[in-house]
Amino acid sequence: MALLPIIVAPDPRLKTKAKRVEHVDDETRQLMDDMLSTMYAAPGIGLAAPQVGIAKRILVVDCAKDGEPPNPLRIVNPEILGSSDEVVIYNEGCLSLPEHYADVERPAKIKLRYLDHQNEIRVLEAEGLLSTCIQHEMDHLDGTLFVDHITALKRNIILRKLAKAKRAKVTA
Ligand code: GNR
Ligand code: NI
Repeated sequence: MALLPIIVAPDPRLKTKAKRVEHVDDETRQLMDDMLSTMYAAPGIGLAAPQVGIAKRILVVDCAKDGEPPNPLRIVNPEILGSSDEVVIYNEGCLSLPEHYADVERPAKIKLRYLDHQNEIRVLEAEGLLSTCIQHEMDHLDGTLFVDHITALKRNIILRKLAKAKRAKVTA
């Protein structure tokens, strides 16, 4: 198990469209295990490969509630087969936008097709926090962050603060 450094915005690697995985092999499985370790350590409920500098369509999530057994999902090449007209708003956070939160509206339910860690095609219907989290992670695969769903004013406030924090780090 290895903990991977999580990239914080602003960073061009968070704005890049990730490439499909041809075949889920041992290297992909190792990456997904390292991503899960990194996600649990952060702690977070999801992590997409671009957040650790890997431009591939790979994500992991675990939306089990406190006290429930862990429920790690390893998802490769996800495709939305359908989404509900009904929407929900969650106050979202992101490990790449640390300490910033905003309300984001998304479809309440999604139907997803993906490859699992055995390279098998799977279909999953998700609702609640899991649905929101998978959509948030899929956005990362297309170079989109939750701040891209809010007003430009709120987005710029958050991104400017993060850019300033980075400059302070370099100078320190
Ligand atoms: O840990 C996370 N929490 C979260 C809360 C609401 C909606 C989405 C998320 S995902 C986030 C981890 C992360 O940045 N994944 O990309
Ligand atoms: Ni995120």
